[in-house]
Amino acid sequence: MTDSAIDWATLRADFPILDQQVHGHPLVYFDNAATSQKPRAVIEALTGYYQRDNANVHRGIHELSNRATAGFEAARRRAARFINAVSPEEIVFTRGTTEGINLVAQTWGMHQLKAGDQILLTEMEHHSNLVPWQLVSERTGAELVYLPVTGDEALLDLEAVDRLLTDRVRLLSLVHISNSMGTINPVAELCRRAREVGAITLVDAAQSAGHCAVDVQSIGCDFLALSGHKICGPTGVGVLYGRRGLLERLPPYQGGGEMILSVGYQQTTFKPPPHRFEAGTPDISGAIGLHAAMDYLDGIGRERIFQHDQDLARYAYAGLAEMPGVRLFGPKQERAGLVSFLLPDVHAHDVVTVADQYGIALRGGHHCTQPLMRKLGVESTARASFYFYNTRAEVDRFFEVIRKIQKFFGG
Ligand code: 7TS
Repeated sequence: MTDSAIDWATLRADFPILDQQVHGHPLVYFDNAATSQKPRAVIEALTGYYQRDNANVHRGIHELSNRATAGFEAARRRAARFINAVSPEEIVFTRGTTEGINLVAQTWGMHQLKAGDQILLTEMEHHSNLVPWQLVSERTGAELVYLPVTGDEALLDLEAVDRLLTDRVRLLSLVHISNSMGTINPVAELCRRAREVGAITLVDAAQSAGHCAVDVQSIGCDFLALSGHKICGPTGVGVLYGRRGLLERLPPYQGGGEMILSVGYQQTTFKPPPHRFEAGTPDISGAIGLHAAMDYLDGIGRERIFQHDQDLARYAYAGLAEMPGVRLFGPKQERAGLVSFLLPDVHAHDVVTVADQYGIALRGGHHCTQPLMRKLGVESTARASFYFYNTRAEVDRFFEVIRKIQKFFGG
C-alpha cells in the first residue's frame, strides 16, 4: 500500500464514538494523549470474547478455558511482535504503563539498589516515572538525578549526559515521547550510552508505542512499558517488556494464583517469567482487545500514523504561533503529534472549558508533569493531542474556537 492509498476518512469511520455531537457541535477529539478511541475491530473482539469464549485462563481443561488461554497467549505473541521482542516470554501483561514501571521499581529497584547508587531520570518524566523511583529512593537510599530540559522547547540537554551518566548510575529510566511537550527523545542513543556505564534502562513508551515504530531490539533497552488504552486498545491492560536474562533474575512482584509452581504452608516455588509476574486472574478480555488493536494499527502502519500525526501537530503549531501572544511549548522542529500552549491572560482550564462548549476535547493542567511545569514557571498548559483519525479540518475548527476564546477573554 502506498501512502496515497491510505484513506484516513475511511479509517475515521471505524470509530463509532467520533460520529456524535457534543453541546450541539460535531465532536473534535483532541485528547488522545490521555486515551485513544477504540475502533470497531477492538469493540467486537471484546464482545466476541464475552459472547463466545469467556472462561478463566491457564487452569481449565474444558473447551472455553482452552479458548480463553489460547486467546490470551496469542495476545502475548502479538505484543512481542508489536515491539519486536525476541520472545513472548519477555512480555508481561500489566494494567498499563504505571504498573509496568512500578513492577520494575518494586522488583529490580528494591532488590538491587543501595545507598550511593544513582537513578537517572529526566526532568520531563510523567509522574508515573517519578513517584515509583522516589519510593525506591526512600527505601534504598539511592539518589535521584535528572537530565535537564532546556526551557520551553523542552529538549533534553544532551551535553549534561557526559557529566551525569557516570558509573554510579545503575538505572536510566526515561520517556520516549513527552506527553506534555511532544518532545521525542533519542532513546536508542541514550540506552547505548547507559549500557556503556553498566546501567540498565527503562523506556516509558506510553506516548510512542501507538504513534511510531517501537522496536525494543533497535532501542536496546532492558525494559519498556506501554498502555493498551492509548493505542486503540481497552483500558486496564498494558505491556511490560523485559529482557529475558534480566526478568529471569527478578523476584516476583505480587503473590497469588497463576504465578506459582508449587505452594506449601511455609514456602512457594514460582513459575518462570512472564507468569511469575502475573499473579491472579489477568485482564483476559483486555489482552484479547489489545491484540485486535495491535493488528489494527499495524494494518495502517505506524510510520504512516507518525507522519499523519506529525503533520497535524506542525499545522497546529504554525497556526498557534501566528496568534498574538500565544506561548508554545515543546520542540520547534521534530515534535510528536501534540501541541501544548498558553493563551495570554487565559487560564488553561478556561481554554478547555470553553473549547468543550464547542465540542472540542482538549486537556488543561499539569499533565502529570508537575515538576516540569514548575521548572518552566507555569502551573498548567492547554494541550491538543492528535491521532490518525483527526483531520486538518478539525484543526481549523480548533483555530476558530481559540480565536473566539481570545476575543471572549479580551485578548
Ligand atoms: N507515561 C506517560 C508518558 C504518559 O503520558 C502516561 C499517561 C503515563 C505514563 C501513565 O499511563 P497509564 O496508562 O498507566 O495511566 N498520560 C496521560 C496524559 O497525558 N493525560 O492523561 C494521561
